[in-house]
Amino acid sequence: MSNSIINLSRFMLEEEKKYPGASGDFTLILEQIAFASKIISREINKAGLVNIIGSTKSHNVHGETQQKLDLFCNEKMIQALDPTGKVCAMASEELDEPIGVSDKSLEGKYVVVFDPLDGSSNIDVNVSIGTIFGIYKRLDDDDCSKSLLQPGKNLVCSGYVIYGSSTMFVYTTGNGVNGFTLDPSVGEFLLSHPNIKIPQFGKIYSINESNYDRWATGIKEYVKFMRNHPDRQYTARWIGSLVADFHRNMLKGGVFLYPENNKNRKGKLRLMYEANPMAFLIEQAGGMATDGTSRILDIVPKEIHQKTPLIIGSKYEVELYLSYREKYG
Ligand code: AHM
Ligand code: MG
Repeated sequence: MSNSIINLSRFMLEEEKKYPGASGDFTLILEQIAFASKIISREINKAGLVNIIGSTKSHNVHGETQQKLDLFCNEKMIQALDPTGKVCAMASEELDEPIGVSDKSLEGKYVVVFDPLDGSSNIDVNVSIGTIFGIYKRLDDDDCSKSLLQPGKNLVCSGYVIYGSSTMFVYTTGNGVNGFTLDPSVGEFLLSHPNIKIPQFGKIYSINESNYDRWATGIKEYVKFMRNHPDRQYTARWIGSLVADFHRNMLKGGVFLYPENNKNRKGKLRLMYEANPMAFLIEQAGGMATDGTSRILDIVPKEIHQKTPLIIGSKYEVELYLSYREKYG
């Protein structure tokens, strides 16, 4: 590629050319996710204005019922993906049951999992939030009911969109991680963070310490050690939006932890559309992701909405966590 500005579409097309047999189906799916994320970004940016401009109470200017933003985002993702005809099933944090599994008319070769708006408790206070997605190939001879329950190591693509001080689209197809920043003046994602690599160690740990009394000894001892690390002055950062905490740590180095506690035995985060996509990204960036015993991407899922403890980030901090759990339980 030349030195000129590279937008997401061009980048994806260049990537597609590396696979001579590629049909373009996959690129179309990604394009559509990016398109949905632009609509979502636009909507989020005016979230605080909803009650000021036009759309009063529960109706918008078109007379439609005003939806909660996370439901709106869910709908935008489905509306973007469904017409492609390339997706035979979709699962979302906002849907009790997957879409498409029982609809035999859907013929696509791929399945998509997503959290349309993660960290949604932060919307009202103008704090960064995100969309997370993962794409799998449909399994051979599957009516689509099994294809959604593949382990993360089968992902062909995952990524997130962060709606922050700017909007960024970050994704991997197993060939490194690349980040694109939305230029609102042209409405395009432009390559701004090529080949992202997480530092092997960092200075940040991100954990909700209000759970301290509910943690196992190994987690308490780990956090105590991080507070008084002999070689580095660690600092704690907790936004409460996985995408934002993850994004910062991937760029700066460090670790994000949502471990199990005696109230939430599996932690809080969902394996299929939160932990797995992020685990694929972090490994591609040179980091690690574990639930405390297993590699996240090796976990064989039993159901779409299952939770998992998630410890994800730089190699040093994740390996240290594993050693503390082994030593102290
Ligand atoms: P959500 O999917 O309902 O938005 O919840 C997931 C979010 C993550 O983004 C974040 O890391 C976590 O919940 C914060 O949890 P807590 O409020 O326990 O700190
Ligand atoms: Mg979520």
